[in-house]
Amino acid sequence: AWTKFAPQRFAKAEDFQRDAVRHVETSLARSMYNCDEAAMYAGTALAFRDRLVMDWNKTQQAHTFADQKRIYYLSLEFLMGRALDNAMLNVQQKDVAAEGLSGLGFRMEDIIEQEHDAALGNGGLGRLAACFLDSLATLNYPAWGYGLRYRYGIFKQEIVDGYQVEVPDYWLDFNPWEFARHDVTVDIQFYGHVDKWQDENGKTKCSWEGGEIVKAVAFDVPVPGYGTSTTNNLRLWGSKAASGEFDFQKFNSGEYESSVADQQRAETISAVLYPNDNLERGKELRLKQQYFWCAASLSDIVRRFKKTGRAWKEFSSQTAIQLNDTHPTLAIPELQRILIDIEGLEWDEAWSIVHQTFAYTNHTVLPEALEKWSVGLMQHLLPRHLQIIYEINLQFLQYVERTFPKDRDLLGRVSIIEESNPKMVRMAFLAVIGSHKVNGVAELHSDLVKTTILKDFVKVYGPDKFTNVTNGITPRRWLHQANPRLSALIASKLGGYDFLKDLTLLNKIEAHVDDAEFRKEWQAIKLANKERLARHVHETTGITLNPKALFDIQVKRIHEYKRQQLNIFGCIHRYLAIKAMSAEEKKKVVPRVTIFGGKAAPGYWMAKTVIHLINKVGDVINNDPEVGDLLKVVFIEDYNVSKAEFLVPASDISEHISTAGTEASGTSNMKFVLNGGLIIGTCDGANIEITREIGENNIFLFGNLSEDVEELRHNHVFGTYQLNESLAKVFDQIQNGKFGDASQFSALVNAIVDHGDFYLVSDDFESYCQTQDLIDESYKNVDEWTTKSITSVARMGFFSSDRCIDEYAEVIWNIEPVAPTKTD
Ligand code: 26W
Repeated sequence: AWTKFAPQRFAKAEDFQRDAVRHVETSLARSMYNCDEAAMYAGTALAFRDRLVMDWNKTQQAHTFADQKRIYYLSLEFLMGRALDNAMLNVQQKDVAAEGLSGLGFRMEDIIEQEHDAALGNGGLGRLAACFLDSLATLNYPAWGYGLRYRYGIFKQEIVDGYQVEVPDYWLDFNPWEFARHDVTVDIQFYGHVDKWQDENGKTKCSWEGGEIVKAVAFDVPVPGYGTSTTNNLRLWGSKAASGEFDFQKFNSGEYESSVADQQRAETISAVLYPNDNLERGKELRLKQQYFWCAASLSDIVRRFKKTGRAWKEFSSQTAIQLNDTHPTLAIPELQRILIDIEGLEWDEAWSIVHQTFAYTNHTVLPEALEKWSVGLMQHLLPRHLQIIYEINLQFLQYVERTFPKDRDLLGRVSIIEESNPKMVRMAFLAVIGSHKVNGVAELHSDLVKTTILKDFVKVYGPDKFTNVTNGITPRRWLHQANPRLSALIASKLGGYDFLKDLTLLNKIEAHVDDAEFRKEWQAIKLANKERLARHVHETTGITLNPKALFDIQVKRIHEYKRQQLNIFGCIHRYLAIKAMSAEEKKKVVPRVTIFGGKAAPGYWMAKTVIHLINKVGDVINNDPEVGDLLKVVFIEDYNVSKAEFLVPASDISEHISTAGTEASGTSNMKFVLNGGLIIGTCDGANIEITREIGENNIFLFGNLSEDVEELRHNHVFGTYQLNESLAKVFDQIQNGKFGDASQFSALVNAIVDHGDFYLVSDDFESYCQTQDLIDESYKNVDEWTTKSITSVARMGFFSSDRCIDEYAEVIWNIEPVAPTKTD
C-alpha cells in the first residue's frame, strides 16, 4: 500500500512543475520569486531523483528476492559526467520536463549546464566503467559498481599563456545524486603485524593485529537503465577517522589538536583522484586508496552473501567480481584472508573460491603503466597480505616447476615477485593467477597481451584463460543525449527508438542512404552541431570559426603514444604549404579547423610541452592574414565528459593516430563514428574492428603496422634511417623561433631527431600527410562524404556497450538478467 505514495511518472508538464517547485521551496527553502538557474537545476534534479529512488529501492528488493548471481564491477574510476540529462532521458521524461521548465521561464539547456561533472576518472578506463553501468542497468543485470568517493576529481585545466595550469576540482558543494549511508561503514586496518599461533586442534592460525583503523562510509549513487525500471547502485567509499577508543583517549588526555589531525589524515585517503593515466608512480597513498576501497567493497560483498545463509562453496556461483585493470588486485589476497583467517576455511578450498570469483581486464600493454609495488612498502602497510601473496606465489611456482621441469628461467619470468632491487610485487601477475579469466579490450590488444606481457602465462595455463571483449559505448549518452536531432532523424526512419536498446537495428538506415530528404537533414544536423561548437569556441577564445570548414578533432588525454605531436606537426606542414601558395592555388584549398583538447598529467613534462606548442602554433596561424579561414588551430580548455558531448557530434574527421600497438582500444573513435564523423587512424586498437565493420572505404587508415614497430625502432637506433624531409622543414620553423622561444620545444624535436623517435612520428609522417590530402579531396565531394557518413553509422551496431556487457555476462560472469519490476 505504501507504493501509492510513490512519485508517479510526470503525465503532464504541470506534474513536473509541482514537484520541482515544491523542492525549490522546501528542500532549498527558496522562494520561486528569486529562483535562479542553479536553484531550478536543484529542483529539477530532486524531482527526478524522487522517481529514481523509488525504482532503485524496488530494484534492490527484487534483486535480493531473486537471489541470483550478482556482478560487482570494481573500478578506481567512474567518469560519470552529468547525471540529470541522462536520468531524464533514461526514464523517458525529458520532453515533459522541458515543457515544464519553459512554462516556469527556464531553458532546458541552461538548467542542464548548471550541473558539475562527476569527473572521478582520468580517461578511457573510467568512462568505460560509466558506460558499463548504463548497459548493466539497461539490460537488467543485478550489478553493483564499487569505487572511491574522491572529494577532488580530475583537476580542472586552465590554459595560461599557452601553458596548462591545474586547478583543484571540488565538486561536492551540491550533489543531489549521492546518498550518504552513515549506517553502512567498514573499519579498515593498516600497518600492524601478524600473530601466529596454534589453535586447539594444533592448526597454525594467523591474525593481523595492531596498526591503525580508518572508517569507510558508503555513498550510494542510483544508476537508472534506459526504458526499464531497473536502477542499479554505484557504491562509492569515503574515508573518515574511526571514532571511538582511539580518539577518545587522545581527547581525554587533552590532545584535541592531534585528534583533529588524525581525522584529517584519515580523510586524505579518499581526498583526491590520482591524475596519472598510463603511468605508475608507486605512491604509498595510492596503495592505501586501493586497499581501503578493496577491503570495504569485499566486506560489503561478503556481508551480503552471508545474509543469504548459503554455504561458502556457493560463493562463486553467487558472486562475480570484475577487476577493472590491476588497481583492485588487492581484492584477491583480501578475499583469501577473509576466508582463511576470519571464516576458518582451509587454504585450498578458499583459493578455489577466490579464483572462481575474480576476472581481470587488462587495459594497456605499455610497460610504464604496469603496476608494481615494492615488497617493503607492502610489508609495512599490509603485512598479512604480503604473506598471503608469497604463499600464492609459492604454490603457483611449485605448479609451474612440476609442469615445466626443464624450464628454469620460466620460474623467474612468471614469479609474482620481481627479483630486482628493491623487490617488487607485479600486480598484473597476481591478477592473472587469482582470476579465472583475463581479457583485453580489442582484438589486436588481446593478441598483444598474449604474445607480449602475458606470453609465459599462456604457456602455463593454455590459451583458454585469455579472451577478448572488444569495448563498447552506450548509445544512450553518446547518440541520444549528445545528438538528439540525429537520434530523432534515425528514429523517424526506423519507426521509433528501439535502436537505442538494440544498436544493430541501425543497419536499417542503410536502405535510406539515397533518400535525398534524409541526406539533407543529415547534413543539416552536422552543420548545426558544428555551429554550436563554433559558438562555444567564439565565446571562450574569441576565435571565429567558419562552420562550413572541415572540422578535424583530436580530444583525449595528452600522451606521446597518442601522438598529438604528429597532428600539430601536420598542422605546421599544412600552414607552410598554404603560405607557399598563389592566390589561385589557395582557392582550391579545403578550409580546415583543427581542434585539440585533453589534459596532461601534471608531472608529464613532454605532454605539457605538446599543449604549449599547440597553443603557440594556434596563435601564429590564427592571426596570419595570409591564411584567413583556410586553417585555424584551436585548443579547447578542460576537456571532460560534458564537453565531449558537444564536441563529438561536431566533427567531420577525428584523429585516432596512436603508434600501432600502443592504444589498447580507444572508445572515442566509436563515439565519433556513431555521430556521423569519419576518422583518420592507424591500424591500432578498435580502429581495426571499426574498419572491419564499416568497410575500408569509409575510414582513412595510414601508417606502419604493429608488427613492424620493433624493426623500425631498431632502425632509428642502429640503422639506416633518415628524418622525413617534410618533417625536417617543420622542425626548421620551430627551431627558427617561428612559434616563440625555440628552446621551449627542443625536447619535443630532440625526442624524434636524437632520441630514437620511440613513437615513430617521422616514420608515419608522410603517410599521415598524404592521407590528410585524401581527406580534403573526399570532403570536396559532398555526396560521397555523406554516403560514407550514413553508411558508417548504419554499421556501428557492434560497438554498443550492451553487446560488450552481454559478452562479459556470458563468457566471463555466467550471470542472467532479473526481470524488472513494473512501474506506475
Ligand atoms: C597506474 C597508472 C595507470 C592509470 C590508468 C595505469 C593505467 C591506467 C589506465 C588503464 C589507462 C587507460 O585508461 N587505458 C585505456 O583504457 C581504455 C578502456 O579500455 C582503452 O580504450 C584505451 O585504449 C586505454 O588507453
